[in-house]
Amino acid sequence: MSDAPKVLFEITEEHLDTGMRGFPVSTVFTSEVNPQDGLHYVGYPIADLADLDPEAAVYLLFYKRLPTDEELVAFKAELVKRSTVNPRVIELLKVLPKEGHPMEWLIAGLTFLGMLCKTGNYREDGLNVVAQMPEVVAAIYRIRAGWGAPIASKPELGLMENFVHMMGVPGADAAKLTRLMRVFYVLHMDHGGGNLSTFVGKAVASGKSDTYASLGASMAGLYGPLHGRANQECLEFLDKCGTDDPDQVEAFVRGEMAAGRSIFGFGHAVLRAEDPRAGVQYDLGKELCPEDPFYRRAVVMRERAVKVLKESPKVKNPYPNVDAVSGTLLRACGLTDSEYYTVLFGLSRCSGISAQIVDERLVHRNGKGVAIYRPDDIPVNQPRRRLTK
Ligand code: AMX
Repeated sequence: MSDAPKVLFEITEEHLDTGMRGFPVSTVFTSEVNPQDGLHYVGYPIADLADLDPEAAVYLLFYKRLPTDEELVAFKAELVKRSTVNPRVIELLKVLPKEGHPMEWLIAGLTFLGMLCKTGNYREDGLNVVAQMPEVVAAIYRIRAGWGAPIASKPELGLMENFVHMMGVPGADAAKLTRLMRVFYVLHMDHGGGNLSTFVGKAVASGKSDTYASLGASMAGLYGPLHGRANQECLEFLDKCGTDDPDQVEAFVRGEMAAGRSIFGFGHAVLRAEDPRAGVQYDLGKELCPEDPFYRRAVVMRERAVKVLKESPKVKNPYPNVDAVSGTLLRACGLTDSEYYTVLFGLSRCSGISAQIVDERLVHRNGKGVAIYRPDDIPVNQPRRRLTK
């Protein structure tokens, strides 16, 4: 038997400029994305965890096992203790320009938290972020949307219960929105280590930047329409479709494809089957908003968009992804402005990225941490030359 390290992946010239598709760059302890059966958190299929307490899911990602009942009570109490946001952060949010996208506000909010609250300890900062993000995001909503002054936090309600309380969404059914946000939060927390926002956040942290700066960079990645902002684009896409007549939906999808536009909510870089997180949300829609016009459209799209995408030889995965119906449910539960949807994704995803940053900085390589990221590149069209005097 040879002691030579196992070859995991062979890189050929065709792999260049493919956005590192499929390159294994690190080990990850929090979650796995399997092409066929999708996302697992520390071995548990995501659909099994969808109704878990959000705090228990956070515990799972940070400590790699589910808490006992007593541990969960203690962990919730710890998050309550960590939840006080420095009031200067909220004051700073109040002067941001309303023209800025909510994701730009979120990046600013993380930067303000970092300036005023960082401890410099990745584990402390990671848990503080989890505890404080609900208040920051609720403040972003209220201030930017003009819903009125921020509402005082009641952290003992629970992470998502308190979030819905602090949002004070005009006209919303708080019980329905809480049910949705608890599931939404658990589903969006983590998705392996190679997705753009997580990869970027860990890369920035590898230079020993702090958690807040690293998460700000992550959220800039999540902001892109092909990544996290697809949930906003997807609702706009369903709006533009305008019908739940199956044949008209199919004709609409064909038209978008012919025009070279994306079919939002479908496809994935890794998955090769329907994303189980989409399945959980389609089922939740049956409970929360079965007659909602956007929900009905999304359900028809689940069949007809797949049919059309399957006809395109270049599309590797024609199936729904996590964003196919998430915006539809948020809209039906009172969050009608799709511009904010990526912020809700970020609220949840920061917890998974924080847990992965803790692992990469404090656990990998026997506590030494993953080395500073430094992939190689191949110079092209740069013949050696000199300035002529
Ligand atoms: N609509 C239109 N074209 C699509 C498509 C879709 N839903 N999915 C894939 N394609 C196209 C790609 O643009 C690519 O075209 P090209 O060769 O001309 O550049 C080709 O099919 C092959 O792509 P792929 O290997 O199947 O996927 P990918 O890894 O390059 O891209 C993704 C993955 C998600 C960006 C792509 O499927 C897409 O643009 N989907 C729509 C946007 C969306 O829903 N994004 C959310 C993803 C989940 C998330 O991160 N939140």
